[in-house]
Amino acid sequence: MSVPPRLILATRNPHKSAEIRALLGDRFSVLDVSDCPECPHIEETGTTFLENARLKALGISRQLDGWVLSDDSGLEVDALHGAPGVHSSSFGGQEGNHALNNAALLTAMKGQANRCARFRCTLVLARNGLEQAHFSATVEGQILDSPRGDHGFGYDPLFQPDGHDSSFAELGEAIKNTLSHRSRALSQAISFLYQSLAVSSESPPSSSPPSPPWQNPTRPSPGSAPPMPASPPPSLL
Ligand code: ITT
Repeated sequence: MSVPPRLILATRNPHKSAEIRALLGDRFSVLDVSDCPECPHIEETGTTFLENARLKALGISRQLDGWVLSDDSGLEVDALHGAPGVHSSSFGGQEGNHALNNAALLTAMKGQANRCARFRCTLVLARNGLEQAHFSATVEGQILDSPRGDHGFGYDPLFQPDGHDSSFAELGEAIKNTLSHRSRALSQAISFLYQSLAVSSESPPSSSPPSPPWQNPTRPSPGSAPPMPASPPPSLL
């Protein structure tokens, strides 16, 4: 049996890491930068998700051999002109404080009739210090009036995805992972990795999607997500 290829997640967010690990299953040997004390802290100075995802992927890829995957993600609220956006993790004034972030969001949304919002996730794959590809996806929904549910992380208690009557935090990881921004972007990245690594001798199973039109790394790609299946194939969950 062949050894699964190594994939390093350029994230220090344990919730993201857990979601990505669950979606990858055992097809890759997954590490994240919490396993790497010598890895630098990367300042997220970009103004877009893609710029920040690049900073994280390339910063770690210059330090470590093998494939590196970064995730920059956040919430875009229409009534707030796209905020908190790239500032999602510090919207409440303290980096990574989800309670403060949710409180700040509720305050900002007080009296707003338009509750439309989306989560956006941009992933960058890098190797040997060079970007190999990037992928982006969203999930549309509504901002609730008060937090609901105990699962997930971040803004999950305040985000109700379209087509559901429950927040992400009520739906739980298994359902979130069938429709989230992260799972949609990751299904594209996994297809790219399958091709690049030729792991197809054992996987993907026949139910996996045809190769998606992932962005050519030699070409600038459009900011929006390329066409993709409405949800990741069951074989990737
Ligand atoms: P790394 O940079 O180390 O990956 P981070 O949490 O700082 O970790 P980001 O800069 O991409 O990552 O900020 C992501 C923030 O967006 C996160 O802290 C949440 O507030 C929000 N967010 C992203 N995805 C989310 C999800 O699936 N559910 C809830 N909130 C999410």
